[in-house]
Amino acid sequence: MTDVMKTTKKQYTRKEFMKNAGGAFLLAGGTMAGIGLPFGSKAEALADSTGKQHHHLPEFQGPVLERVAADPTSVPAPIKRSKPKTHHLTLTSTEVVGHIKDGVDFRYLTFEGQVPGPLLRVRQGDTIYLTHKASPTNIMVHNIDLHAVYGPEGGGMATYCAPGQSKTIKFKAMYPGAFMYHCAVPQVAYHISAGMYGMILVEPEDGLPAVDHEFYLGQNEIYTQEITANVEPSANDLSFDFERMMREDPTYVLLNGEQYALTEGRFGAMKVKRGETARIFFVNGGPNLTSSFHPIGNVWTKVWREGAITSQPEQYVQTCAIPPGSCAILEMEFPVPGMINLVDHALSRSTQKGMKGQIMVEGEPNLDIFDPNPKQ
Ligand SMILES: [Cu+2]
Repeated sequence: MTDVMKTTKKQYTRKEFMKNAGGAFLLAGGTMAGIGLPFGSKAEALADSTGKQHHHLPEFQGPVLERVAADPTSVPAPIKRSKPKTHHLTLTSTEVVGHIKDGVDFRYLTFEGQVPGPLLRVRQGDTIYLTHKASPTNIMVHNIDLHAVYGPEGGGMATYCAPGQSKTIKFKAMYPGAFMYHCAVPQVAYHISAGMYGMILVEPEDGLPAVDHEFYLGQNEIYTQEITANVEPSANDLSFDFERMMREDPTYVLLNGEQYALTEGRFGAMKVKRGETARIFFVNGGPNLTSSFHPIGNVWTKVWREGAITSQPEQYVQTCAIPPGSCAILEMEFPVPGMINLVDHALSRSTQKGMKGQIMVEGEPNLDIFDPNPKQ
């Protein structure tokens, strides 16, 4: 039992969860019926047309993953092309059980079993055929709304999928920048909180300046009940707390979906060498909190707020406000060695609720710039 878990006393009943989650199914069902789509039988099993809850709920059939935290180095290569291209991309919505931290399981809603979902990288003017596949082991409906798309709900209307379904949209990447994508079914805040968000980067025609490293990070907050501690996977659908979400009072604030995932104590720090440069692609899923993103012992040498990459960057920014539903592109230099902690400077989120990552800068000291023990 952790510090934060102790503060929640109330047990969350299966009935309460279904009352909340059932609304998502019913509303989604109505929307889907409105555009002539069949409604998945698994979803129907959760609530009938009167809203009455069924006693026999679908058991969780999806995978249990040891890691849902996206690899921050899993970034598609910079684009060198000078002409447009057609892409065929697929995002699979997958409901999984993962570990927010050791001993605390959570029923994540994901794209491709990772948080944030994969970074999609295209060039302005490219044409993208994007297929949304819904894992057959899901029990909810999902879709994809991309902020890089001109069109109703950013493709959300056309990508609704019941479990096992697949839908494809085509769009042209008309404007450059870093943009969020996310699931946008009626219980959108729950689906994003539980992990369904990511970034699509649309490079400008001239590309991006060369850097030594590119990293991909995402922040979101999760609202849970006490029962998330040590629950069996089959009971994980009890874990989300809609009332806490309404109060915007999260249990966890996370970088890449798990508590302290990108630190030496968990999956390891990101690694760079003294004298190198790095660019961070940052997406804030939210659903509710603005991140005050700060590198302890460093500074953002360049920031493109909102991911607005064709704007002039701000320089030497200490703390970058990144609202939910948006992105930032941030660059760093590393003139001295040592560990850099990346935090939300609304600091209880980092010291108590989990939002911290690390960049380890390797190399010899640069005593001209920083000397922890100077000769007087
Ligand atoms: Cu969803």
